[in-house]
Amino acid sequence: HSQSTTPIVSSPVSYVVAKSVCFYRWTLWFFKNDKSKTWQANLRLISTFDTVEDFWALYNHIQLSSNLMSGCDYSLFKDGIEPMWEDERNRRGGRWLITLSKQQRKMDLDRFWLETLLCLVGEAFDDHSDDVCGAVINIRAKGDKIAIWTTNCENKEAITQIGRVYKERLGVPPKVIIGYQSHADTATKSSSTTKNKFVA
Ligand code: MGP
Repeated sequence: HSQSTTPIVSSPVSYVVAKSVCFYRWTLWFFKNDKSKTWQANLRLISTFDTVEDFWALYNHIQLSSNLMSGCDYSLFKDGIEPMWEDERNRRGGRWLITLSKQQRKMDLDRFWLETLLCLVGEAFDDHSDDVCGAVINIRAKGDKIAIWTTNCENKEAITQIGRVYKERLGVPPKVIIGYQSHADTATKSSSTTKNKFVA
């Protein structure tokens, strides 16, 4: 009798939904400006992901950059690299900097940042994606900024390729010049502008 109730397939049918695994694992950080704390203490890790699906789940869960308070940042960095100049992978590096006018917050900010994230997660820089450390968005009353950080400000070939692709992906007009600055120069700058090591 018990024999007849034994299913032919003895284990339940199971399936796995294949996720699109990223080549790198990424960590999203949030910075909230609290003047009673040090810069580093204001930095918080939000989440880490390594699939495209988990990227979208995270992206859809968090506030758009344009809704953040002034003084806040998001940073997306490769797992193991802290979003600061001091990290071993950033120490000799620099950034491609996109400076936005106040009017661009409404028009461009959120789509520029999403495109920046997709450049990272989708390894848009081919062979030079290895040089990329991460990206940062600064929400500031004086004008927002978005940047891609790379690991070595002397790697001319990687930096110029990344700058060319990045500018194209953002749809920045050719006549608008974007600059690359070393973190060493940014960290020690005495005036409000840091000199460009490269332009695209
Ligand atoms: P910021 O937040 O990158 O730009 O740096 P903001 O607020 O637009 O200011 P500006 O100087 O570019 O006009 C602001 C300050 O935060 C810096 O002067 C540092 O004191 C501190 N800071 C920023 N970063 C990215 C770092 C970092 O990587 N390490 C440390 N120790 N301090 C940092």
